Amino acid sequence: MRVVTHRSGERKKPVKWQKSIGLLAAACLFVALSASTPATAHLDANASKLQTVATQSQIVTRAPDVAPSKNAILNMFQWTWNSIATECTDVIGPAGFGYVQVSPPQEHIIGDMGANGSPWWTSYQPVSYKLESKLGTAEEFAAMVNTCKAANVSIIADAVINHMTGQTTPGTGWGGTPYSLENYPGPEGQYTSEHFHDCKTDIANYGDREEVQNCRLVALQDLDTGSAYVQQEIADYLDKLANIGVAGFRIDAAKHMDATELEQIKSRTTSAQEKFWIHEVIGSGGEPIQPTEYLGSGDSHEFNYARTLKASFNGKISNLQKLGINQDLLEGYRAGVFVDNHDTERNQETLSHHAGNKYLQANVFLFSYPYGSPSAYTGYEFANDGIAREFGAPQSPSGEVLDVDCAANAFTCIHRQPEISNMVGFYNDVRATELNNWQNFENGNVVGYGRGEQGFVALNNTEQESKQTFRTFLPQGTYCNIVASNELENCAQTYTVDAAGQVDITVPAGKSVVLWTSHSTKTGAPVYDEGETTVYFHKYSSWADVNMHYGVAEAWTTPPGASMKDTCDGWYSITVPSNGSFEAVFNYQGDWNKQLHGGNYRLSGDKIAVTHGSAINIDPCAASALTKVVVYYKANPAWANHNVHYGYGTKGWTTPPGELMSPTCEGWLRKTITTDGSELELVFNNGNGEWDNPIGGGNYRSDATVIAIDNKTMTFGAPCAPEDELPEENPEPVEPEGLEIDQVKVFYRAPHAWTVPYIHFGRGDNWTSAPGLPMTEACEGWYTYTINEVLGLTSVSAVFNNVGSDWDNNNDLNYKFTTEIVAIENGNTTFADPCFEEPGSGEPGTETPSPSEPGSEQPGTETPLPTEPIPNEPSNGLPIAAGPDDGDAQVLGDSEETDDDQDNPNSTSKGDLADTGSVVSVLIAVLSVLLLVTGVMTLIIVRIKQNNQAKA
Ligand code: LM2
Ligand code: CA
Repeated sequence: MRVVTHRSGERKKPVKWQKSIGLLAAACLFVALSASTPATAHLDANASKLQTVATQSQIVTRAPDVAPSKNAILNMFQWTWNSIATECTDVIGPAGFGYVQVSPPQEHIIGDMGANGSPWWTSYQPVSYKLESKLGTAEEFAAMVNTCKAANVSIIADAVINHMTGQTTPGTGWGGTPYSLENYPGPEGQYTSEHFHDCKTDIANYGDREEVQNCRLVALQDLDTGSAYVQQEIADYLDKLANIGVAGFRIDAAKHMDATELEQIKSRTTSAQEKFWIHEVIGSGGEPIQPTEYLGSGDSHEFNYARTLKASFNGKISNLQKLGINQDLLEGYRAGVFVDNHDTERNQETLSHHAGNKYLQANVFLFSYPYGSPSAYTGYEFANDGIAREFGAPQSPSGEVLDVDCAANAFTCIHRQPEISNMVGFYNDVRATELNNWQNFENGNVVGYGRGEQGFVALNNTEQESKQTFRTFLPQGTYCNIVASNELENCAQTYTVDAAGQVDITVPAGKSVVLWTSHSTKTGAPVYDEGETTVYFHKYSSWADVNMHYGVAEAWTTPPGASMKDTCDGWYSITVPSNGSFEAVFNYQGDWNKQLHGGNYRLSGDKIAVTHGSAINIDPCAASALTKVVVYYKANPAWANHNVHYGYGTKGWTTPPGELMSPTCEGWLRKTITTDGSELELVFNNGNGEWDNPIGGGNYRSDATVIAIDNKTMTFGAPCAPEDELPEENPEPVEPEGLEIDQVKVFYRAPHAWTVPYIHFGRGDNWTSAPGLPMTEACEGWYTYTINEVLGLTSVSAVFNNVGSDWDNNNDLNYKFTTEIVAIENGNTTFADPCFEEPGSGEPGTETPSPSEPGSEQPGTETPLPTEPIPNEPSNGLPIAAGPDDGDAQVLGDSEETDDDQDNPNSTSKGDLADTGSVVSVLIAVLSVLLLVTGVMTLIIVRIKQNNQAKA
């Protein structure tokens, strides 16, 4: 989560979503206008079953060979082809999944981690497009496609087409194909150096579009995807897969390819053109490249959905009610959503199976909340610390991944849990219905909501059971809790819905209850609120206004229907006598709105918001009714500027450093923040790399409307008398004063256990690569290092480490230097040379300034030397000062997720690649210690050099 401060200056404002919707809507309008069926087709007798014209255009990217009623995906990470085939027949098909996403099938490098075998990520280093891999042979792959098809499941292949390997020394691929640097004789995927981008350095600046797309992602040799030859090689590969019967592609690292080039590749394909394409575009607030750009050649993943799930399950799940009306997300019918994937379960950007009940409940939510196309994930167990997260799946001594044995080997088989397997059928049944009857209890961590008149879900994200009476639209009857066990025939847990639609449920601690008419003895008809329904529709920017064409009890309006009224922030509304439940579609001048799965919306309840192709029972105008929160912050005399960096609800975070606060009464700053009423999370900084997080890390959090933070303590109410307050302005940042010294000579006395301390330092935002540089022994117990060229800088800071897991980062604050000489011992900073020997005096070191007076306020005296955080596992929360993290992120070449962290305060992650980078750092650290001990210094230098290259 630490913000990579060196990049923050380059962040740009997020691309305005409205604009993209506009383009999208314009595209659909075009399709609608050019389609042969005129909008008046809605007049026909089947009005209540009408398919809108626009619907036809929205499904072109979907695989044609699976019934559109089954679009749930199961992402099976590192499963062998043979195991997937068996699982399709036994579990996946019967559960109702439409697709399995498989790991990359192409030939890859042979990785070696000694006793730990081969890492999983060899799959992401193609050597050729031969379908020979550790997961199976070409024959086994084809057999899997056919077996799964027979079980009504189609295969989506993970297509790694942005790059080849990251290897600089020659080798032989899994299928026997030789390769060397930028030289891949193929014959499928036959490339030489002319087929790679000219940039040979690693991506460092995610604010630079060219760099992100044309330079190397973690050293992976970047294909020139603009060249006709490369495009055709890739197109041939995708066509080969399509001809085998693959139904779609997950385009790996799509953000690292130009969207237009991807369209060109797609247009060069034949069979693959008809298939479902979904782009892995890791969207991140301030970056120039956004997921919406890729909609021209397929859907995109919506990473913010998964981030919001994590934030909400670690905060309040009541925040999830608004997820589907967050206009910053992709249109739901173009968005792939998931709880986690193989990268995010490792970098902890999202929840993972390690989160236990929260994870299972997040999956229940995934399959019951109307937004996006859901993808569940199943992989294998791993220890999420350091190098262990790189370990490959269970494998033979020669690296073939073993077939899955759910009972015996490390594969989690979590998709067999009822919270996933039994939810797919539920999803398939309810997905065209509205979400209704959302109810919050227990401070927002017990919620209930219905889908249409056939489903109801209760989630308990607390550690106590919770007994509530829920209001539903379910018909009277006895219902099975379909997620209580796999066994649905002799149901383990049942609940009774009464004639009024009420049901008493004791939701077990940390568990979900899901009721579904398909597993019930329903006896009556659903009970709706009588009377009127107010419908809100979020207008596309290309529309001037909105009409609702609707039918109550089969009596339909005449197209275009009734005109809606501009109500708030792009939301148009209309109140109609509904008699409970009715159907509707929305349009403007022949452009008809698209529902996620085609057809009409089925609406019911008092108030309902329709957007992103989903209908959610919320009043969006009340939801956006603005709440003002006044934040006071006690001035830090050492800071020239005070910024508040914040986020709330399902909105993203401000772009670091956030917003400048304005001076108010003596010693205090103030900033008024407008929120949607949900919990506010915030941290503070000086705009220059120094951050203030609460004790223990993370973010300050509050529901209150007036808060004051002083010395890491939050109180409520204003600290200023009203007459002393100054008016709030938009202040200009003050230029901090630069240092007037040329160098800082740092002395450090390490704890006994350290061999040679390393100093990891930053000149301003420019940090060394972790672990930094070794210090030189100065006198007994003291080590020194001189940081040069500091004249004019506004900050020089450092942390220390033992090239292992021990770091001294001054309790997350870093050590800051402003003087020519500084000596640090046990967290104490003094300002004289501890090794200076006065002429004639005895022992070196005796001149160490005398200990501070008892009771004096030496910074850090009370704090024991911190050993945490280690660079890979920084404390949670937001941008913390800890230098190791920054350095770390740099080593990693600034991964995508490192960026994302800035948008997601709850993420403790650094992102897939960043994470990999950190793992690499730890690996380096561990290695270095070992090697130091054995006196083999050369290797360390090599690794450090590598890091420096990665950073460059
Ligand atoms: C992805 N999406 O865009 C994948 O989801 C992600 O898992 C891939 O990274 C990445 N893009 C490239 O396809 C993984 C893994 C990396 C690993 C790469 C290549 O997360 O750690 O990088 O695959 O195998 C590894 C080393 C890295 C090294 C690189 C090249 O971890 O330190 O870079 O290989 O040798 C020097
Ligand atoms: Ca690229």
